[in-house]
Amino acid sequence: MTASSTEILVPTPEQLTWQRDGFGVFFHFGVNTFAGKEWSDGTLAPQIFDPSDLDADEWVRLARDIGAKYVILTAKHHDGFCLWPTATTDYSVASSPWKGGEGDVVREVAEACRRQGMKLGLYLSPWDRNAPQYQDPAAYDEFYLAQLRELCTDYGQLYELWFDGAGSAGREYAWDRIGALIDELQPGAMVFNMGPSTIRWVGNEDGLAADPVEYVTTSADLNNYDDDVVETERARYLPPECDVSLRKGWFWQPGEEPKSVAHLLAIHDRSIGLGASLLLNIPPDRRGRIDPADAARAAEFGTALRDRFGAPVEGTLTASTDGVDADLGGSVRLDHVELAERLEDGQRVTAHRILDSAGRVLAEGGTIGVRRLHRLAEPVQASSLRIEVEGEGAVIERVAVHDAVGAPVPDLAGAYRAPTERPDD
Ligand code: FUL
Repeated sequence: MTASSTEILVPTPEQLTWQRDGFGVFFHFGVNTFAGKEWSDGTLAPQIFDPSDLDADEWVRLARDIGAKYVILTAKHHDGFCLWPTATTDYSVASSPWKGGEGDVVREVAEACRRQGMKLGLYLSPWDRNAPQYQDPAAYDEFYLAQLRELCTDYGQLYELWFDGAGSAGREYAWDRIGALIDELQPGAMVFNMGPSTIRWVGNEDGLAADPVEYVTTSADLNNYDDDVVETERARYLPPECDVSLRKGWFWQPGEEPKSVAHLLAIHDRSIGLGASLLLNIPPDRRGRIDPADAARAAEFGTALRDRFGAPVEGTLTASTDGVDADLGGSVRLDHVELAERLEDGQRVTAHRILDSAGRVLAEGGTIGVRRLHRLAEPVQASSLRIEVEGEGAVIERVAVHDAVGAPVPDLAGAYRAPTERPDD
């Protein structure tokens, strides 16, 4: 359920920064990578984890080069295997042959992020299929808190903590204590979807937000495998993150192909373009490197984004009675219009229209939020635009135009997958 439009809640400065960043890259990596599995049940031998040529700088550089501002690493997936040498369990890199048991993938990614000016987030699956304590909720809460404390203490500033609801329907965790730990050690981190969340899951794994995107809500879907919903009594400001994999699966598996550039552009427009954030998974392979086909496709996607949006013409804005006039500083050709509203006072725009100087409607829509992209039916020549908005107290703070002629056209055909089945172990 979405909160009524009369309820104006505002973002924290950290939420606003996260929304403006808008684009992250997910790295799913672990024992599953070496077994060709999406999920495993905690019994895979840690000895199979043995990347021959791990290069976290390559992963992070690729993310940065396609315009992402942050990365999220699966420090522990549902199988319980830890990518750092935790003191809480032997089921970790310390029991693997990789670097003679002295390696730490979380540290390598954290250091690569620091070197390359990228922000780091960590995924720590609440559902743990290896830990014997999982059957004893009180004991598991201590175990999980200890793992989270290690991650929140040893790897510098964290930007996002990703609490995946898969496998956790009906299970309660110690969210109050988890929240207190985050407040103590990583107060600026975004919290994904569970417990003291500050951002929500968009509700599918196709990377697609629904139109309109509303930031204030009382509910979020829990996971992709059942109908559980996280409900709160009071509405909260909880912007959505759209996750999707470059490939069919989340973990690298032989024989899978990356999505086409047209598909990726369509995902971009249906997530970032609607005012949500995008988290694109690019899974490292068994070498601990990015599969050359994935690296090439991601680079093509980055180039396509630069071709479309790399040279914006910024409008000079003058407030009008029901919106703004944007002076483009001379006649320009454009086929995309990008809008942003002021969010410090909450999301206010409920409807908007873009008109040319002759009063012709070029595009229209509902919410705007942190960013709203319109692809025009055909290119136009204009020296000014008028933006009309509905929504009490709404302020448009950016109107930019782009000329993407020649860039690939987004194509959503095939973007929707059948509802996801639980992967085999
Ligand atoms: C899901 C998990 O079950 C998948 O394996 C993956 O991690 C995805 C991002 O979230 O719910």
